[in-house]
Amino acid sequence: MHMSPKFLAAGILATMLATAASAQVVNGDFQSGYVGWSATGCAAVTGGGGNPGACGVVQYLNTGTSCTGTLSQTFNCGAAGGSCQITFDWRLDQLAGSGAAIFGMTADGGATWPFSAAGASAGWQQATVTLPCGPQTITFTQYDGTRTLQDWEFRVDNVAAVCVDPVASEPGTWSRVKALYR
Ligand SMILES: [Ca+2]
Repeated sequence: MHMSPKFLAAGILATMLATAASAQVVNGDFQSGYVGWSATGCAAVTGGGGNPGACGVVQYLNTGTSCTGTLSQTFNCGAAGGSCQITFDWRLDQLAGSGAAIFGMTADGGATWPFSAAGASAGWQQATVTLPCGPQTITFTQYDGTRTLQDWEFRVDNVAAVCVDPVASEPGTWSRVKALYR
């Protein structure tokens, strides 16, 4: 079977568009250690304790010494104009003390995912945060500045992102689609 040049070109173009629309979170499962990730303070990539295997850890320690940290990555979530859906697995464990904790994720896109708790999470959970497509720096950190006597550990694993809404590359068509639903 011979493909016509026109059909072949369409196939190549579709492949290019799909590539441009995909996100590029590097080492989202932390199996390659710190590759792609920056850690400050009491944050680290550990070889175990993940879901499964390696994971990122942000600790908030205050019973012995004040400590918190950040774990961040800059990546490109497709082309601007679409919707970037970031998903990750997380769990929160209280190591010592009592009180509440607030952990979460901040991003360049302006949205935050704060999670507050007065106790440990029920094992691993999954979160989804929707942001605009384009360049993003996501940061997992701890927000609570009350500095009461408590120690917390926030773990994150399987960070992934996808830029959906590929029709955004055809603004004329997209406008007509949106007009149908107004
Ligand atoms: Ca992992």
